[in-house]
Amino acid sequence: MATAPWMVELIRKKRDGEELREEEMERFIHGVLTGTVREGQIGALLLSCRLRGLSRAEAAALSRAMAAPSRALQWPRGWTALDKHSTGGVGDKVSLVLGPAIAALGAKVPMVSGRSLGHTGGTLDKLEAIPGFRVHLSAPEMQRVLERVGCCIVAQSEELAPADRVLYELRDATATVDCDGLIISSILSKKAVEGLSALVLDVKFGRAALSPSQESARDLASAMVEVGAQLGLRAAAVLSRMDAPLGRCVGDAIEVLEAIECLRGGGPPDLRELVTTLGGKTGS
Ligand code: IUR
Repeated sequence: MATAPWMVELIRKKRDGEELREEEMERFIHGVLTGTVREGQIGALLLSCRLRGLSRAEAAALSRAMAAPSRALQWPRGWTALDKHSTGGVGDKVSLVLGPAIAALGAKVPMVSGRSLGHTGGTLDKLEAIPGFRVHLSAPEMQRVLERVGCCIVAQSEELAPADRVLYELRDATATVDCDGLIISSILSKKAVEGLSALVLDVKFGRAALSPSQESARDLASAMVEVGAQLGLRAAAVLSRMDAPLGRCVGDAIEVLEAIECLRGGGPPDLRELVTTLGGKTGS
């Protein structure tokens, strides 16, 4: 494969602390999707982003570039589409409870979720502990599920924020998971294409979370809300402490069981409290 000299220049700029422009982010994502940049170059740019940080303008540009190849989902008039996403933690099965709970109130939840990242678990991996569960649905399939049960939880795909799959895996392999700008673009590029009326973000901090301190989580939350607004998303953020696993169960299959217990009115108090706190913020 050719070296893609423009990509070498992009890496150099970010490595040396310069700011990348909108069209450079677009070119990078185009290169990722067409396979014209090497995996090593993607990793080098990710690491440069992790070391130098991304400005809010860069995070917004990267989010837009990652969302752009998708055709945003569109829902029938009269639907209120709500969603929640978290920055991940240990034992975090909130989406499995909150999604159906919001749907039970009459809103629609077209949730594009993630896999495990770093030491944190992933909603899709948990759902796949259910034999036969399919996380890859087309847009018409999503609409049919939403019409029937009000909530669907799916993976990003070739149609929905396709670059996130590549960057997500490489972040995991390059110690670049905990980079605010990359977290923002990963989450918001998926949320921007869901056709949402509103979004609530659960930004975790503490020993079991990616953000070590409440202060760093507050910065991330404020950047996410601001970049979200630039992408046309009405987002609210909640900071939640995570020094220990959420609930009593950690592990894909048993977390699903704990989520079901919670939906039946039981479940551990910390999980119930976080679900109701986030639920209260959804759409506010
Ligand atoms: N969820 C995502 O979809 N992306 C991320 O980077 C994190 C959580 I952290």
